Amino acid sequence: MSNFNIEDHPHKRLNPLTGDWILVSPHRSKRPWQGQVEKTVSDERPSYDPTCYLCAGNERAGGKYNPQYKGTFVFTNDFSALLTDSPFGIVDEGNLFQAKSETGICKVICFSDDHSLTIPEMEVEDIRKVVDVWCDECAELASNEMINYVQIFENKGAIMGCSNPHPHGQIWSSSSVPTEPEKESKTQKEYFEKHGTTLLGDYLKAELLKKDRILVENEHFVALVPYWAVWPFETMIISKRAVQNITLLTDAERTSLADIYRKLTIKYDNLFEVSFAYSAGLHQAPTDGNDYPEWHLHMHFYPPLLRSASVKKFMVGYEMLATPQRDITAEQAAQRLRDLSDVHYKKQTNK
Ligand code: H2U
Ligand code: ZN
Repeated sequence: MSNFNIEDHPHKRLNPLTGDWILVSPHRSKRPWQGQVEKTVSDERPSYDPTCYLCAGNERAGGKYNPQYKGTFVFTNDFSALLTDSPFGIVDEGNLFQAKSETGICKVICFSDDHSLTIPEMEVEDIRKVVDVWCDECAELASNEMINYVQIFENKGAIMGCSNPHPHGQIWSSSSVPTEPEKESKTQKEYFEKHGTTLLGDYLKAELLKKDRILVENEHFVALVPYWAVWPFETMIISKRAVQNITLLTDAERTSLADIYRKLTIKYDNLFEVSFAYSAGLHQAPTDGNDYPEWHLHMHFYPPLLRSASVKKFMVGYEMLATPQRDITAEQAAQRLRDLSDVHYKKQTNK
């Protein structure tokens, strides 16, 4: 029997941020890429859609009207999952029946007044305005005693359950730290206590030397396919400086975040020449007033597409019941994304 080779043989990889293992089966995708690129129907949209609940001046589902905004616009979610004034309570009927009340504030952020745009089609200076809104909202929410975690995210594409193509994201903030950041809090703390450096700082240093999984780098951020990626084209944006919280980014770092968000999503759109769907979001330290030197700001991107604009990966069967699994390796995915043009396909002159 030949020696174990991570490029050929089935193996498990550890996600040090969650402590979970994932299964990689590279032998199933050894063949060179042959999947045809199916073009989907054009997603051209008007700059203003009179039926869109996020366009300027239009009525929302709750009966409120959006102002005639330009650029970004933030409002409290009309159907907030968390409420500020819900009563406090605990259910403790032994170990098997536990419940706790939860409070919070949910907001929707329109990234642009232009209904036709998406992040990869926006200019850096306009995405910078989105980053500024994230920072301002985060600072305001963090100053609220009730709020101990601020989750900033973007759901893009109908395939991800996004209700509206108007460029927008959300912020859900809560009185307790949700499950995923809670796991990352624990692993980062353990790492920091042992090594005196942040887990992602050390990881990023090692990745920058290896270069296999790096996609885009600018002065302050790196976009890469993590070693432990589960989704076929899963990526992360990691800050070069170990920043605990988005509000601590410098002026130059905010612009760099806007720049890399754009560059990464251009590569995504260019992969199948389609507006690439994903769920993305920032992970940062809790906002309970404590210091979290172990926390290292980053952004996760979880896109569902696999082989073409219409072939989606399903996390079902073994993955739902046992362990998430992938065929195409993180390195192969990185190579494919890295090789794509930095110019959005709609703006390429030969198209
Ligand atoms: P998506 O980002 O997944 O499409 O969700 C859009 C959010 O917008 C969703 O949480 C809110 C929904 O509650 N919404 C409003 O607040 N007002 C509306 O008029 C419609 C949708
Ligand atoms: Zn719109």
